[in-house]
Amino acid sequence: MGFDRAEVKFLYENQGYVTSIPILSPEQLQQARDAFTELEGKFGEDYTSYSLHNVHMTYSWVMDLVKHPRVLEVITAVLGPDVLLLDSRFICKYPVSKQSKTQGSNEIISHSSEQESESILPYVAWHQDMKYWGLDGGPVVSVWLALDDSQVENGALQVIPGSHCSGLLPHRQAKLSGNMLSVNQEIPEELVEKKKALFCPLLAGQMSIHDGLLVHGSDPNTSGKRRCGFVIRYVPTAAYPVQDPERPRHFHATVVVSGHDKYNHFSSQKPEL
Ligand SMILES: O=C(O)CCC(=O)C(=O)O
Repeated sequence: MGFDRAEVKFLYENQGYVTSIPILSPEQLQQARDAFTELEGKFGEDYTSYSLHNVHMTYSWVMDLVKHPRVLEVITAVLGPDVLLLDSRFICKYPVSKQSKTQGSNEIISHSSEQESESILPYVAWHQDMKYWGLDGGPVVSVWLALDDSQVENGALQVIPGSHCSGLLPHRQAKLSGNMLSVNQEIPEELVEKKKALFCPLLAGQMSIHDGLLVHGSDPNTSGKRRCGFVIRYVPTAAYPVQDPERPRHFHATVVVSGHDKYNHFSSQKPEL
């Protein structure tokens, strides 16, 4: 299962994302799923839905994922040989029966809905990752690695192809509740070309990658199937943090995952492994 590095780079630069890239072997997938199940047992699903942040510093199986040779083969095709991991997070939407609902309502709000009423199931508002990362000097590439099949009905990632060429768009506080993004932002509806939106369905063990400026989001999981993904952000080592109150995210868990870091712009922490 080799990659055509030139094709990945071409697609990535032109459409802002590449999807359905096979990464994990069946054994690796099973190991990751088993280990995630242990964390669910330990912390509970309210926590594992969005709070397993930068746990590559704590668990060796997660560190193995962020350094997976097939992931890095793709990432270095896009970013070049010297790559730093910026951040990682599991993002898990549980089946409908397990999710909390607002009092008495059975309504589910999707991106295509015009309704202004309360959203009751977790979703991810349209946004650009670069809005969160206060850095310059290089692009951010985000990986979405599927631990479960991620399909339309359980809230697969959606992207607006080509939107990475529009620059950074304005964001505001999300109008609907249920937005999983920690700072609860969204791009105003009128600036999102929803007619162009495409789903990025993945089989468990596959990943998609997207550019930090690509507009993307996801609908609630309305199915009985969990949708668990592992999101990893990578930058070239030439990137550097900037003080921007609009993009206040700090970098506590950076790791050089490929090549050399001759810049040392980010102070890497030692993993607890
Ligand atoms: O998991 C999702 O639905 C959204 C993930 C996301 O926003 C990202 O990978 O940057």
